[in-house]
Amino acid sequence: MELSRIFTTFAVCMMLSVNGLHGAFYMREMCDSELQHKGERLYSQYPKYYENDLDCVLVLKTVHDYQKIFIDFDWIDLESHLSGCADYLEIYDGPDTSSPLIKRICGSYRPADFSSSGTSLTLRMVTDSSRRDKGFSLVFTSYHNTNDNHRCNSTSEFQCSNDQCIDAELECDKKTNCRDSSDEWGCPGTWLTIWAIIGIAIAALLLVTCGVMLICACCGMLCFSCIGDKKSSSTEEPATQQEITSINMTTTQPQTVHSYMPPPPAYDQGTYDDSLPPKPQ
Ligand SMILES: [Ca+2]
Ligand SMILES: [Ca+2]
Repeated sequence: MELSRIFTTFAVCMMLSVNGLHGAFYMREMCDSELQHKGERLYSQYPKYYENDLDCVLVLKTVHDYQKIFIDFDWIDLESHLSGCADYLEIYDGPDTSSPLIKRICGSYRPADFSSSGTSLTLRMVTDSSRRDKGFSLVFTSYHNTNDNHRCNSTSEFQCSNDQCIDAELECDKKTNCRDSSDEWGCPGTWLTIWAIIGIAIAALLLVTCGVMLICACCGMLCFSCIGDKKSSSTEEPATQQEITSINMTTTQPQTVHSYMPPPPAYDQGTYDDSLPPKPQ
């Protein structure tokens, strides 16, 4: 999830560098006023560096009274020292600076995202008389959850994967409006999609390369096998003419088979006694 947020932030920054700063608000131009909106990017000022001795208050309001405000920072750059914040942004959970203070922000460490408890948030930016930095960039969004007795309107709202409901026009507008960034997933032309396409192309190229290497290996083995058979047959010596003649005679004139018959035993006639036995008395 955090990885997807990093990629989305990277994609948003890259798109801003390509498309410019269109479709954004600037807090310095709206000091002491209210901004009621479905969701947009808000910069501290234009151009690059904020002014000294600034004390600017802006109230953000939801479009509907059943909504809340979600804020997601892109980056911050407000002067800070070890002793504390020299320039800072304060955020109050309510319609003015007497509301509970949620947090005071300075330095360059990107704050975690957060939501209001009601329909408004108050921003107050204060700077001292020396050193100007770049300020901040954030995206604010009017939203409600599906479990807040208001289901997402399928025609006018987009339902995030975490059950947040935001205005349908905020889908694929190159700003992170859902807490889980799901409103910018798979959008055409985003860097997420481009990286996905590049990844698929690299995987396909690897598969093709492996297939070609496998085919080449099989062909090589087959060639080596054929060459080996040819060499073995060529190393046998040819038979001489005499051997050929002998072979032919052997095959055309079958040999007579003589079976061995042992001679009969010699009959000794000298020892033969053919007299009759004596007559009994
Ligand atoms: Ca300063
Ligand atoms: Ca969006």
